[in-house]
Amino acid sequence: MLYHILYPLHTEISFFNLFQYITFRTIYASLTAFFVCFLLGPWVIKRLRKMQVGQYIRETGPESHYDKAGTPTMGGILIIFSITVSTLLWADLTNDYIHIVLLAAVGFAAIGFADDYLMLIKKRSKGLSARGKLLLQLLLALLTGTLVCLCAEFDTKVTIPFFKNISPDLGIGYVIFAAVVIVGASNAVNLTDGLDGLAIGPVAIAAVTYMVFAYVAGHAVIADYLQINFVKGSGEIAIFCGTVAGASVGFLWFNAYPAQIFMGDVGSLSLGGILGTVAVITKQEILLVIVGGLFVIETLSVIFQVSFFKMTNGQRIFKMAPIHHHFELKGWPEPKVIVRFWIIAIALALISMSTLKIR
Ligand code: 57M
Repeated sequence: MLYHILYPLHTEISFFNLFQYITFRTIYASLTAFFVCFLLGPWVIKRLRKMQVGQYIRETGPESHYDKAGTPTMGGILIIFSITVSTLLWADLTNDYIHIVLLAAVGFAAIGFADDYLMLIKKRSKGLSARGKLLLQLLLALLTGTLVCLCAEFDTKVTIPFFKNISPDLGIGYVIFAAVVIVGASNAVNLTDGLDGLAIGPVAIAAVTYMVFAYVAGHAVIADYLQINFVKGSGEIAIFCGTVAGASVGFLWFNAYPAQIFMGDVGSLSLGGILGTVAVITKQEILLVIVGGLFVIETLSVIFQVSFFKMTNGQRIFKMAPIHHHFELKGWPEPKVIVRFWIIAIALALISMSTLKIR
């Protein structure tokens, strides 16, 4: 909004010329999202406590989690609100990619909200059925993938990291590929969100990484120099990624150990869906496996654990899955697990950035 109101005034007030620059708007969009989260956080925590929107802790979990019972959850509402407000303030609202990524953010948040609401209101219930939740995610992801493919000049080639000369064109199949990426990311972040700050930290790291990818993909000269796909208009997604990073750090202020609030499925499903959608728009889809490598590791630990459990009639690979619980049960204090996983996430983000040159 500010871009549309203030930039045209730059002929009278030269300072407003700054609003044409994506870098300028990304910085202030990040700061706006951070401060919205940071300033509203205490009020949201108080409101959730008053409404008794507290986390139910399953008995099957690690004993160290029992004292977390009642922690306010569904804090994802605050995260998505901060992202949306800041994006509406700082992004170019005529940009189709901004419309699509906001649709994904709010749509996945709605699915997560329904799950949290059913679980919290019905207590001890599982919320939405796993099948129902997956179907809703798939439908939204297929819609998102279709809208992205309908954007002008968007090509349906898949970028293979490290191999600049291999980019298979999936045609209409790209919609299904995009949906798999988006739904996979949504559920991977959801599974990871099992310790204080464990998911939101790597989400912020991934958002900063895709901020860079969106900026270079949307810059014709840089994209040509780096020989990556030029995605006209994707530069505005850098601003959106800035709001995701800002809101994530703002939420981390309260979700840091010992957490005063959890994000709930409303946050985890949405943030994962956002990362998947941004990965598709910036044509760095498969690279999400590296950028979001921590989420992949967590998900694979569950897949291996459940498969092995079923194949061996009850034996386990890990003490408990996802893998963050395994280290907890090995005796690592929760903060140590969290910070070490953040370090892994930062290393993976740096490796993913190197693919801009190693191709
Ligand atoms: C998402 N949710 C956390 C919180 C957060 C198939 C199986 C692997 C599924 C998995 C599962 O249920 N995943 C659901 C993970 C939960 O966090 C809530 O959920 C939201 C995210 N969706 O925002 O509202 C618990 O995580 C802890 N937490 C924190 N700090 C945070 O900032 O401490 C969350 C955020 C919270 C809190 O304790 O209650 C979760 O873990 O459920 N199931 C599991 O992950 C379970 N693992 C398991 O069953 N392993 C089995 C088999 C099936 C793989 C095994 O290893 O044999 C673990 N989780 C629970 N109990 N709750 C262990 C059992």
